[in-house]
Amino acid sequence: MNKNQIAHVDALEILDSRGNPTVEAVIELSGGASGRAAVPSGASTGAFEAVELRDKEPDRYLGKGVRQAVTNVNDILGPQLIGMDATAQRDIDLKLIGLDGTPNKAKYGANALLSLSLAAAVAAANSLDMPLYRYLGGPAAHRLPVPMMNVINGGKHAGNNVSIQEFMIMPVGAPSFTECVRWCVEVFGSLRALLKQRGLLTMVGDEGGFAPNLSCDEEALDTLMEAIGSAGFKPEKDFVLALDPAATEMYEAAASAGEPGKYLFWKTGVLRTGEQMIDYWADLCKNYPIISLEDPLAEDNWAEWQALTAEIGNRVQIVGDDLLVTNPSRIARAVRERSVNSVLIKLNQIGTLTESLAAIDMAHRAGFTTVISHRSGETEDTFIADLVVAMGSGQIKTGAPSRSDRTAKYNRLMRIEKALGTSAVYAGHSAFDHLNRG
Ligand code: 2PG
Ligand code: MG
Repeated sequence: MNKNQIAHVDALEILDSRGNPTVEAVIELSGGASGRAAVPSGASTGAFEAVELRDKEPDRYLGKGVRQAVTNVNDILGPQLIGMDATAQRDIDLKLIGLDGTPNKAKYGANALLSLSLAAAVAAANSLDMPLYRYLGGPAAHRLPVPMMNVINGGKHAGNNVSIQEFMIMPVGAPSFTECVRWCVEVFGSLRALLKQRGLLTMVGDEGGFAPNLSCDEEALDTLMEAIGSAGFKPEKDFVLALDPAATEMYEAAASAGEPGKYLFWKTGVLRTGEQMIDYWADLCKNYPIISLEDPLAEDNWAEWQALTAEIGNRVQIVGDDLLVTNPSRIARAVRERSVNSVLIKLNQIGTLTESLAAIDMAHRAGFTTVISHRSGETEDTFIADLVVAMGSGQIKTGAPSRSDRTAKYNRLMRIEKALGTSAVYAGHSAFDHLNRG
């Protein structure tokens, strides 16, 4: 008997870190092993993402229930997988894609499909008695990522007056992943102390970073630089910075304010054209040790992306999130047009593991880096920690070193590093080998 055959599928509605319902699936195999996976959820979602099915029943969970997606797993998709081999990931995912039949998983919901896709991989790894990173990555899996730790939250993730969504620190100079976590926590601690000293709030936003009210976005960068210094670290050598302005939100804010085609830093009222945005980012990257810019421009403004990448892409990582939505066909265009030099990977943007792996592969073959990413709404699920080691991506974005939904991923990576022992390599500066920082 094949012990890896899918014998039973069960989904339920659980909560994410914002208290919104999300889908969790459990797959049991004929040999007794099982796998569980929970689906995350975004706030600044791209228009080209796969569809997250929500019930929209106003009297239940404020319309955010996912009972229909759960039913789709239990009654429609799950039964079709019974008897399939859980290690046949590609067959499983192609079956799910075929059953849904829409280009954006709108029929049964990307949240329904992804819960099954990931649970199948976890069940297969468990059945083979392998850690997930080894099952997904094979004998080559050994590279621990540099985290992008989001220590100041703004934009749609926080109720403060900062328009840029994420200010992140990257401990490139640390000797190991476990040490890099300590470094980040120490900078996070000195940031807390600095904010307190100035009488600013130290409450945290959706991704666990502080969400103080500041006079401008540059004040966030200055405060971060000070926090790095007062924790005893050196910019460029020990830490570099990364930003996710989530500029589509700014583009939409400008349109709603009667300024279509421009970008409104809506919390401070500053308005910029596409050209001014490009100059602004280029200047900011000169004035601060910013190594990575994610979604610096709107999700369909391909020409602006191409111009920015041509201008600063040799020394700054330009990461497509809402622009590319982990979608191989959009990534193919970015490869052709050199719109980015890096791709953010979010499993629920595309809805299956197989398509996410194809996106990663396509990016790497084009010489682009990949950053494996959480969503602002997360659960305790740590799939992405294993995935980033399996793929050797070298970079993970999963929030501040605060709130269990974020630290669960960092804790999992520390466990993986320990299990790998002497074969573990922390990516460190090598994550940016493709850039000219000299
Ligand atoms: C992003 C993410 C994650 P959200 O924009 O990169 O940090 O936010 O999940 O809200 O889209
Ligand atoms: Mg983003």
